[in-house]
Order: sequence, then structure tokens, then C-alpha cells
Amino acid sequence: NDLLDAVTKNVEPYPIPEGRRYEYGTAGFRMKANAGLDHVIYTVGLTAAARSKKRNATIGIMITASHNPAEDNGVKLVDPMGDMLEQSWESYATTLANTPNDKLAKAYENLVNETLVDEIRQLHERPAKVIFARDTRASGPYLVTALKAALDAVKVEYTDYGLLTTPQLHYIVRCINTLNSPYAFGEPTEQGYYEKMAKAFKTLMYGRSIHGSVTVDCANGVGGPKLKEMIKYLPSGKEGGIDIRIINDDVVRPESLNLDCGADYVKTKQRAPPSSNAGPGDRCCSLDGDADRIVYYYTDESKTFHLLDGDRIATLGAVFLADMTRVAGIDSKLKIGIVQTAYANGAATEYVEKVLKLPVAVTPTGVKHLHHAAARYDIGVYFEANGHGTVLFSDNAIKVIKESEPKSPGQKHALDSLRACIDLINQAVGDAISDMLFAEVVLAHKSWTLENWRNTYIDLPNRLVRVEVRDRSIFKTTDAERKLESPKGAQDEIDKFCQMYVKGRAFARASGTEDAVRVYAEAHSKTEAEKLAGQVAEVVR
Ligand code: 16G
Repeated sequence: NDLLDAVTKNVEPYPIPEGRRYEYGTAGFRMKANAGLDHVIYTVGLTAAARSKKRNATIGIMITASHNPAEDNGVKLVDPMGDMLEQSWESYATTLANTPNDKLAKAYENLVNETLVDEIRQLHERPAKVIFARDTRASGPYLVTALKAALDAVKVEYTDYGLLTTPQLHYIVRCINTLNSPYAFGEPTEQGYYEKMAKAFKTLMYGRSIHGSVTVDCANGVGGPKLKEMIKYLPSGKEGGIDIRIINDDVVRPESLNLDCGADYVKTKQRAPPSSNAGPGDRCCSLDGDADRIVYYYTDESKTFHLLDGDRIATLGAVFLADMTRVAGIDSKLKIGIVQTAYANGAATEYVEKVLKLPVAVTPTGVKHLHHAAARYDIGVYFEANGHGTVLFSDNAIKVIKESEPKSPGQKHALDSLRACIDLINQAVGDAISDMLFAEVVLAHKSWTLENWRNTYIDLPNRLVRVEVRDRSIFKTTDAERKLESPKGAQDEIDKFCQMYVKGRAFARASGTEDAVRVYAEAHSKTEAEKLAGQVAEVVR
């Protein structure tokens, strides 16, 4: 029929390169932008159309390669509630991406037929709606052309939101799909995003002030222009709000993206971007290329660099939320928990369990895993050490927080603050801008400097190494990636080495984004952590 002919015709300029194999990984498809990504994006348009038909809702597509180099690009799908694509659909996306042009129309038809079992007759009548956006990469506009060719072929209604941060797109998808429902998330526009967060921020800051300014490294990515926009809606320091100094906001030279700056640089190199001229103790943070992750840091008087990573943001947020629910008198009705991955520093885990007395759940790496685990709590705080994370409030939590009657001015203030947190924190997905405003609010409430924040517990020295192996697929893990079940015997050796050190802990896992195995080790001293990392690296090598 016409529609399927159009699929075949429109994909002509985007053939699949010989011998390439694509996989929808931890964060969608990601590769060098010229390695056949146009073909992949075209097929993602078809997957999104099928997914939209299946869910009878608007689906999002984000074109970005996050913290990767400027010449890379990628694409990920956003489900109706603004969360990541349901896992069972990742393999559909992978199948279409690997289908050559002459078989694509048939493959698309099969996908729709297979997933819409009961509705086969409505096959192509059922409307589909897709929205999409991209980060600042030079390859973005061309890839959008490929995407539109697919959406036009299958007659999908779509809206191009141009440049957005990844979390902004997630926010808008959720807003669209909850419009006029009891779960309405907000105005489905970029302006709606700023207004919702600014209003909540003002409520939380009422009567407080933030000491000094915060310097934000925007990785020369889309976070720069979007944060500048956000600032227009926020009260300044003088007005009882916040002074934000932006650095690395060059989006004119796309090649500067993530180059010697950004959250990934700071986290992996354990140092401030060279372009930063912050003084001792100055509050700094870095976003990544699509502004969905953030880390804080400062340099002290003796020029020592101190990182406050995702583990720290999680504990900071959890302390605040636990305090507020206690003051509001609703703590007995709400189960608060923290979700981490194996990369969380042992000291952070111990602090949460022993000092905060909150439960900790551990999941495999990747936002989707943490997100699902966090949804099992009333207030679920989840962060990866690398700065990806957010807080989820269950329907029960929202009901309790919204409907509780305060019995004192103190309780009223705590309830108002919790209500504002529900709006300030982007519950659709981890969001660097939202997480930053939340962290700033908590620091203001506690009158804490970054040094005060860091002193809540002392990180165990640790070391992360990347090991090149012949075949990383033989490394299979269990127990949330903390144990190797294959190759046989490897875990016993790792255990043996761990036991040699005080507080020794280590694990090895195959990377989901690179052709390598990652080894993490921590111990009571730096030398020991490094030794242990070296020994475990030898085990997997
Ligand atoms: C992806 C994940 C990130 C994870 C990283 C691990 C999302 C949005 N991103 O970037 O959460 O930390 O992969 O990479 O889920 P690795 O498997 O190479 O260590």
C-alpha cells in the first residue's frame, strides 16, 4: 500500500552501511554521527510511530550523545510518562535499526502487527503522535531531516521542539500525556518548564538566602542557553534568590562541546575545567552535554580539588526530605529510600544506612534501572555516582503531602516546602538544572558551604579503571553488577584480593557504552584502593 511504499521510498538516502550492527543500549543508540546514524534515526521514527500507536499516546525522541565527543551523536526514545523506553521495546528498536532499506517497510508492518495484536484492522488508521528535540551538535539538523522523512512516510503527526535539554523533552512528553488528567504535570512548553520550576524555587527559598554565587559549567552544550533562559525566571541573589555564573556556554563552535569541560570531564579527571577561574571554596558545578547530569565541586585553600558527586546529591536531598516529612508530622506515613548502583562509595552507603537510617536499594547501572527501583518507595531518591538522578514521589506521597492539614506554622512551612519540592524536582527523569536548584535550596536551608556538605561523611579512596579485553560479552554479572558469575572462578579471585585490604571492595562489569570492562575498587587508603584496582584488572585481563 501507499504508506509502505512511502517508507521504502523515503529511506533511500539513508542506507545501512555494510557490516554495521546497531544496538539500543543503556541510553539508546550512540555512535559517530556519520556511521549510519541517519539510517538508525529513520528507523527510530518508525519505532516511535509503532510505540505511539501501541500506547495511544505521544512518544518523544531526543537526538543527543550526551557527554560523548562532538562528532558523535545518538538518539533515545521517551515513553508517555516521560520515562525511558520500556525495556521490552529496546529489541524492537534494535531489530528495525538493523533492517536494510528494502526490507524496512515489511519490518515496520510486522512490528505494528505484532504489538497491536487485537487492533490489526485499525493498523494504519490509529493515529500516532511524536515530538522530538536535539542538542547543539552540528549533525543534529541533518539527522532531523532523516527523522522527518520517516515520520512523513508513516503519516505521523509531529512537533519539532528544536533545541532542548534531554530532561526538558521528557518533561514536555509527560505534560502532553497527562494534560487534563488528575496527574497533570504542567504546561507542555519550554516556558511552562521554567515557570513551574521558578515558582517552586521561590516558595522553597522564602525567607532564606544563598551564600555567594554558583558557577555553572555548561559543557558548551544545550544546557548553556537553556540555563540562561531559566535565570530570567529566577529571583537574583539580591531578591532572595540565586546568582548563577555561567561558564563554558559556547554553542557557536560545536566542536567545543564537552571538550575539557562538563560533568564527565570533572568526574573522570577529578579536576575542575581549566577554563574555571573560581577561587578557593567557591561553589561550582558542571552539567553534561544534554544537561541530564550534574556534579558539584570546589577547590580548597591548599588547591585540593573536592568532588561532590551523585552520591552526595542523593544524601543531601534525602536528609532534607526526611527532615521535612518529620517536621510536617507525616514521616510515619511515607517510606523514604535511596537507590544507588555498585559505584556508590561505601562511605555513602554506610552514611545512609547508619546515620540517616534509611534503606538503600542497589540496581545495575543505567537510569532506567534506578528509576524503577525508586518508584517502589513513597519518596525514592536515586542517583548514580556520575550525577544522573532525581527524586520520585509516589501517588500516595503526593496525596499525603497535598492533603495533610498543618497543626502549627512549622508544619505548614514544611508541607509547603514539600509541595514545592514535588514541582521543583523533575520527576520525569534526572535533570541537571532541576537538581542544581534543589541542591541550592537545601544548602540555603542548612546554611551550608560545600565544605560543610562534604564533611557529612568522608569518601573511601577509590579507583576506576578501564580494561580492554578481547571479548567483553563473557563478563556476566549478578547481584546488581557486584559479582561476576562468568568467567568461572573470576569472582573467587576478586574476593580473595578484597579480603587483603581494610574496607576493600571491588567489582568488574562490562561497559554498556564502550568496548571495555570497567573495574571499580575502594579501600581504606588511596594506595590500597589503587593496588586492589590493579589486581582486579589483572583478573579480567
Ligand atoms: C549511560 C547511562 C548512564 C550510565 C552509563 C554507564 C542513561 C541515561 N545513561 O550513559 O546512566 O551511568 O551509561 O556507562 O541511562 P557504561 O556502561 O559504559 O559504564
